[in-house]
Amino acid sequence: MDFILYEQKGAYAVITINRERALNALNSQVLDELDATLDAVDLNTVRCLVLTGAGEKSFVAGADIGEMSTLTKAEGEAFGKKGNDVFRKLETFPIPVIAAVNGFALGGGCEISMSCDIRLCSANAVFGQPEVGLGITPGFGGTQRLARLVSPGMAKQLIYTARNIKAPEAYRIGLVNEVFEAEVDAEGNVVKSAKEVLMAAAEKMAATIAKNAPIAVRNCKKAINEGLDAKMDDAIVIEEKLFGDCFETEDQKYGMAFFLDKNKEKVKAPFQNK
Ligand code: CO8
Repeated sequence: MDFILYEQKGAYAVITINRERALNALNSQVLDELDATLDAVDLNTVRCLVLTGAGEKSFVAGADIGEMSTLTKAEGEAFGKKGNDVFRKLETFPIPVIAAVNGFALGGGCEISMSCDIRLCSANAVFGQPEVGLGITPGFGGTQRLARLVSPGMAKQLIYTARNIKAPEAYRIGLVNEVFEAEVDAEGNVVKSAKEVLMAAAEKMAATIAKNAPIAVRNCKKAINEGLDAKMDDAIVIEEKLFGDCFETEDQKYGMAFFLDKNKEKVKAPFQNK
């Protein structure tokens, strides 16, 4: 892999888009490598993913403008499909994916973060859909996911104006769950960069998720995602099936037996994904 780093850390793994000289812009090769990386995740041992960009400055500064500049209509549509397929794979990936947004998340960068379950960002993060300024639409899911994540009116405002927003505004409109500042000492020297603080928080969250019953966590992701696309009458049936699916698993039997056990001094054993 030239542009993707993959590191498993116990029960979670960190995927880093590693094309720093182009601010981690997504060209076809990056998308192909990300796709292959997702296919290779060992779902027997990995229970949560963190997705980030290399360096301190940029998460992903969009789709590669150089590569897109000469595309025909058919090639443009095919490039859109390539991105959409990988982003949809992330969105429907069996385990949760946390986007750790370190800096620019523009165009395809904002869009890939919206395919993740949870967005956390550093204080220097900048979000935006600048596509109409380049003569195209947000074609990696931006017109769809931004309108679902924030309000349709706010999504339209951001997309039509192509205005970038900084981390506090992204937080205010609900695009990110939390913003992380650099850690400074009493003299104002940076002890830990915002990216370091962000990664520590994202990895801590991933480890926390990875400790919970894996089948239950997966079923929650499926229930929320599939339920949001359904009418409420159908959505609660989706929930019921996924709820029922947890019963008779070893993790459900153990988790409940542990709670009911009066001998509370003993340490809870790790869930087994069974
Ligand atoms: N594509 C290709 N290269 C990029 C991109 C990009 N999106 N962003 C940055 N780079 C490159 C620059 O060309 C530059 O390369 P070089 O050093 O070889 O000249 C290097 O990264 C560093 O960038 P800058 O010198 O521009 O760094 P600055 O700190 O001055 O500026 C910015 C940082 C503000 C992030 C600036 O780089 C920028 O505006 N980048 C483009 C942001 C953008 O418009 N992104 C949206 C792209 S369109 C998109 O994502 C569409 C998605 C849907 C596709 C659907 C397909 C059909």
